[in-house]
Amino acid sequence: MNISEITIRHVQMEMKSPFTTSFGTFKMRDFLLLEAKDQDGTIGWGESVAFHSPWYNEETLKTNWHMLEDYLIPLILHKDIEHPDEVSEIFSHIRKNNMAKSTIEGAIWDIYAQKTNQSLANALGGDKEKIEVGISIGIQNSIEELVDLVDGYVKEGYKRIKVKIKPGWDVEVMRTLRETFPDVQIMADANSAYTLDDIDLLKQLDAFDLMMIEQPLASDDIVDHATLQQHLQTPICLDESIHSLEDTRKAVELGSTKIINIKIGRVGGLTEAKKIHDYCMEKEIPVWCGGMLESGIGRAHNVALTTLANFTLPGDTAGSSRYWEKDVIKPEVVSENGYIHVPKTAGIGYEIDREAIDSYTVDKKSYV
Ligand code: OSB
Ligand code: MG
Repeated sequence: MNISEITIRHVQMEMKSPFTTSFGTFKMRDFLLLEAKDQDGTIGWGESVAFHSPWYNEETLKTNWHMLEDYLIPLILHKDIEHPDEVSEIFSHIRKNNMAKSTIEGAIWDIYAQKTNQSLANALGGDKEKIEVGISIGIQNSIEELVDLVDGYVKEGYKRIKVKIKPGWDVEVMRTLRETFPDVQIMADANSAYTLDDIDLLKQLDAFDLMMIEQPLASDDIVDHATLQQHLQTPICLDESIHSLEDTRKAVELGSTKIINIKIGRVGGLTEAKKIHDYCMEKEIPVWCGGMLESGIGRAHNVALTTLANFTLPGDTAGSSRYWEKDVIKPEVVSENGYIHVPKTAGIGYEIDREAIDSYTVDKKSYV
C-alpha cells in the first residue's frame, strides 16, 4: 500500500432521539470521516469517534483534526506499508491521541482487506457469520419511560440491555428493571459517575443479578476499581480506563476488571484492539465491542472486530436505524432479532453513500 491522498470531512448527523449519559446529552453527532486513497485507486474509510466536546475522554473533533493534519497524515502519505499493523508502529512515538490514530489506521485496514480480496472481518482473523447485539439506553426522564423503551427493545430481540446510571438514577431504576424483566440480560454503565465513597450504594446493585457494571469510577483509576471489585459480586467491566494492551494487563493483574469493553478508537485502532482481544482470551476475560454512536463507517469496523472469537458477550453495536434517519452506508447495518449478519464482500463490506455523506458534510480538506 502507498497512500497518495487523504480527505477529512467534518460531518454532522442529527440523532433520532437524544442520548443522555452521566456526563451529558448528545442531540447532534459531530465527527470526522477519513477517506484514504491508495496509489492504485483503492479507497478506504475510517471514522474518528471523538466527540465535539472532551466529556468522554480528552480528545475532540478539533484535536483529532489537528493531530491528523499536523502529525499523523504526514507520517502516512507516500510511505510504503506492507501490513496495517505497521501503522501503530509508525505512530508509536506520538503519545495517546488514540482516536485520531485509529481514524487513519481503520482506513488502511479497509484498503488492505480490499487489496487482499477479503472482508475486514476475515482480514482481522474473525470468522463469525453473525454477531449478537445488545443496546445501550441513555438516562430517561422517568422510570416508566425507561421501562417502555426496554420493553420495545426486548421485543425487537436485543440480546442484552445496557442502561446508563448516575447518582440519583441507579438503585431504584435497576430494581424496577429487574422486577419487570426477570429473564433479560441487564447491565449498568456509570461512565465514571461514582467514587469509593459510594461502595454501600453500589453494593445494593448486587441484588439485581446484573451481567456487569461498566466503569463505575474515574477513568484514570484502575486502583480503586480493584478495591471496589473486592466489595462487589457484580463483575466490573472497564471502558474509559482501557487505552492499550498495557492498561488491560495492569487492570487484569490488579483485579480491577473481569470483563473488558473494547472500543477501537479508544485503544488507537484495530491492531491494538486485536492484541487486547488476544490477551484477554488467554486470561479468560470475556470482551465485547463498545459503541460511540458511530455512523455506518465506524459501525462496520465494529461489526468486523466483533467477529473475533473472544467477543463472547453482546456489544453496543446496534443497527443503524436505532441512531439515524439515513446512514452513510448502503445497505445500512441491520439488526434482526438481535443479530447482525456480517458482510462477506471485500473491505468494510458496505457501500459508501457519497450523496448522504455530502449532505452531512460541513467542512472538508484534502491532503496530497
Ligand atoms: O460509555 O459506552 C459508553 C455513548 C457515548 C459515550 C460513551 C458511551 C456510549 C454508549 C452508547 O454507551 C453506545 C452506542 O450505542 O454506540
Ligand atoms: Mg461505557
